Amino acid sequence: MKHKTTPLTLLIMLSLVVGGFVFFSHTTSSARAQTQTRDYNLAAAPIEPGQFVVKYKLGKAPADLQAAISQEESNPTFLSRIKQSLGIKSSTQVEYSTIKALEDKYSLASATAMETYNSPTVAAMFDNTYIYTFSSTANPTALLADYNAMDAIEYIEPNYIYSAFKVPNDTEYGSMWGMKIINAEAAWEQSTGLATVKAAVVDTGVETTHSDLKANVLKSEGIGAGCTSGNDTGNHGSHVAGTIGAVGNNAKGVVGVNWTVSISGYAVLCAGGSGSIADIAAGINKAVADGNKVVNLSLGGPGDSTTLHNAIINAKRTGTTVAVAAGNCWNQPQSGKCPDNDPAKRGSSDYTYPAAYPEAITVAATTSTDESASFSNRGNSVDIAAPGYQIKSSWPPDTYNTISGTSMATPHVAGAIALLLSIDATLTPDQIQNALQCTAKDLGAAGWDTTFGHGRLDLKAAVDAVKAHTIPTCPVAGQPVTTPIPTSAGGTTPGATTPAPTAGAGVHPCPAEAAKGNYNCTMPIDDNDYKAWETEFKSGTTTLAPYFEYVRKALYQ
Ligand SMILES: [Ca+2]
Ligand SMILES: [Ca+2]
Ligand SMILES: [Ca+2]
Repeated sequence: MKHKTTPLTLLIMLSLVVGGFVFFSHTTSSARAQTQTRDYNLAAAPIEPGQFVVKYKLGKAPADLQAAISQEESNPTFLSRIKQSLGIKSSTQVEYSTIKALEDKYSLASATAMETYNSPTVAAMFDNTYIYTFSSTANPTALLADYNAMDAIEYIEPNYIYSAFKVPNDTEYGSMWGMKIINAEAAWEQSTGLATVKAAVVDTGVETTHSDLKANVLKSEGIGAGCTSGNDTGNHGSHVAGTIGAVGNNAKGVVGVNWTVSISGYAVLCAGGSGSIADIAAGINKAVADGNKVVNLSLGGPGDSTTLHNAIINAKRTGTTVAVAAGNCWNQPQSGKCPDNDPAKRGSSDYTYPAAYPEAITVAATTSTDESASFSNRGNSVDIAAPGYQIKSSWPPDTYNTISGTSMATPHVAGAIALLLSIDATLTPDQIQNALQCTAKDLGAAGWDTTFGHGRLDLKAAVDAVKAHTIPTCPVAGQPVTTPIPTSAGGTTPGATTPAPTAGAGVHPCPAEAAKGNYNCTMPIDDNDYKAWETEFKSGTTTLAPYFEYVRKALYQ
């Protein structure tokens, strides 16, 4: 009883005299409690075997304790002389022997002080900090608990292994916002693709000699009327191919969703960027016959084709996953590229083919701020969205270009399909579709919607689901596309309308509005831009240069 009350009495006395000390002491023990409950996540975090970083409190490192003990012995105080005579160890001796006992228990092999590089600030932070290497068989959980139980310890932690978050060194990568927004960097930690995965670009052909493509391109085969092999007559296919698999980390140009992959071009759109459904179906069939497990179709039209539909059905039955573009005619006036005279059908993926076919993954386009690109078709057949506004990729001859369209969104998804297959070659088209769309980032109205489908591609989440064998399912939404229901007419579109020019403000609403994909600040690229610039020019609020571009295109295009 006396043994217990004496320290308590002493503590009360001390607190009366030096309250600050008691408060400080309380804070210290609270901080230590936090240290002890720290979650080291040893189950998941990779660590260097047997290695720990240890920081001792000021004056509590073993060398400090040893020096203090020597000092005690050479110049003992009255109290320490009494303790010595009674054979009682000083608190310093107890601390030192506890540390030494742990070093023996876990077989300390080496202790290296952290280098402070003659920097006072580094030294202030890393004084008393050591890298300890124990026997590699030391149980890290027990070791951490034992060390944390010592008052001398400021902190101890395993020497965790971190990996570089993979960022390729391709020179144009900085402007490739699409790869960043789909979390490609994190996905690339798991896989950057495999040459054994074959992906087909059924399009205008692929420039097989492009220096940023050729290592990943098997061939470009002329299939359609007017098409030749080995080249790209329309540039479009080479841009698509670059998003799927421009050579990554080669210190050059752009990077594909796959740094390594085997792309085959099937040239079918060789009449000014157009081709027949028979030729397109032939291209798909040849791609399937060649063993491609991914087919990219950044093309379409308003004609519902059984031939094309059957080619897609066959592809899926054969285990080939087909990604198709939703179309670029939302809110667009009737034109050669948006021929349907019914605006409701023109802007609907349900009346655009092959977008409407349920066997394909239908891809809408998003902007760098995760909004719907102004031109991106909407409808019940939209499954997923992906970056499709101002996308930089490879372009003949051996150069690069930044263009927009659901054509550019689709190869992000086709590339994702190839990347998933590099992780698991046995994935079925349905598994792939679920892995992509059910992990997508929900945008717009909660859950599936006609603008974004299930949401914007999240490559990292899809890769994780495949890697962990936890591919989710998500409700099949929308109308069966055999009985399509058009979405609202392509007139006014909440959230994606051409913004009204800021009348009288004298300032074009850039870049905030342009970033939404509604129109382009520097160069009109679609009718929304033209209309907006013209209106502003008339009101006297716009600068002249973009209006001249509008006039130039009107006159010469
Ligand atoms: Ca590259
Ligand atoms: Ca669909
Ligand atoms: Ca949504």
